[in-house]
Amino acid sequence: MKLPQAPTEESFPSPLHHPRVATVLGRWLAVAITICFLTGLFSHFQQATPGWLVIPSRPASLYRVTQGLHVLSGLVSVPLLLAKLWTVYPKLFAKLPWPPSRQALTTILERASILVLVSALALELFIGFLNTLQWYPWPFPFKETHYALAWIIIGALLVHLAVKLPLITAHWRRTPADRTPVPPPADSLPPAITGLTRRGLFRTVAGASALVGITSIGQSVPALGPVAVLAPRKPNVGPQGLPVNRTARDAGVVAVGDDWRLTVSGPVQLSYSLDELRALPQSRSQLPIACVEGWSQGAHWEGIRVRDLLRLCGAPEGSRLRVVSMEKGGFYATSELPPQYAEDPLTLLALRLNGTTLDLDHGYPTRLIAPNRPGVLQTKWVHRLEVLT
Ligand SMILES: Nc1nc2c(c(=O)[nH]1)N[C@H]1C(S)=C(S)[C@@H](COP(=O)(O)O)O[C@H]1N2
Ligand SMILES: [Mo]
Repeated sequence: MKLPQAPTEESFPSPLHHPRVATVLGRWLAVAITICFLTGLFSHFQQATPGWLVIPSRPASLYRVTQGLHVLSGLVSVPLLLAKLWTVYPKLFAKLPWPPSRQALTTILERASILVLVSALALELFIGFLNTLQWYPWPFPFKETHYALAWIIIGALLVHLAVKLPLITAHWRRTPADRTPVPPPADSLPPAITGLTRRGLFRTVAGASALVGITSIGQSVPALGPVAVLAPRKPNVGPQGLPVNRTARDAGVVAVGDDWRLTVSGPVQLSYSLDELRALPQSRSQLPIACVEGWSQGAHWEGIRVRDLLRLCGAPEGSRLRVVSMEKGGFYATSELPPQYAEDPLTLLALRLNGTTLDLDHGYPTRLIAPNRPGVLQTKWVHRLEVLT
């Protein structure tokens, strides 16, 4: 009896498995990953700012744009990665050079780096996607893991690019041979499979990526909200026309009594009731909430300028400020405002949102709103400000 033959790389003669196709798709994927990596770095540094870095508080909507791009480029990477893997999967059946030689060692190292690259990238995109759904079904901390994986991916990607450089440069431009691909042997694959041309494949992949993009970007571009079937959040659905990430009930903030007071501790200790806060000079800002999970929405805020409170409590210019929520525990219960944010005239301790008193779910009685900041740092249910320096 004749045993079925194990496939070899040559069992897949379709011109769609050609290095030229891998180069073109690889370029698209590289653009998406680079945007995703750089915007991700920016978001990480916003939340864990190294000592040498000063992030400016303007442009006010910068983080809204970068984080929108981060989630968009991550989502678009999914169809691109799938297409790229499909193009190169026959390589899985390539024979290792035998007996072992230096050549074999290089091949093994190269494959190991690809294994690291593909598994880290697949995991990164997967946990990133689940994060946009606000779902954290794993025991490890998301932020640190997502960040560490990003560096593993960049390292493995550089190795991969270095190894493949000769192939990439050889196929960077379309050659005459690419224009007239050799037809595969008649007995190899059914015409239905070989029928797709390279141009057809590129169009399909570009179309799939565009579809993913258009159906998700609506979570940060309200005009595209109606077609955003992939977006977990519609930017204008929620109390006062703004989504809520964590409700007051989820945060354990149930009721705010009449005895509520805001304390400001600086060189001078201050304490205000809600009515006293309302009697202070009020300012307005038009600023977005831009959540790390990708959704964002602009809103009108009214409240007291944080820098006015700093002057009232005698804090010198250049002070850092800790913002403390009534919420007990958890990552979001406090945030720190670097001096350039605290001094920005747009930064408010907000009492009103879109023309009415702040909803309890948006941080009643008062919440922080500052320009160019991730949503996680826009602390809700604030009851204490502490001058740090
Ligand atoms: N105290 C506290 N503040 C918080 C949060 C929280 O869970 N607790 N969530 C943050 C996150 S992740 C975002 S995106 C914004 C959302 O603000 P909103 O619910 O008013 O839209 O609030 C931020 N402020
Ligand atoms: Mo958020």
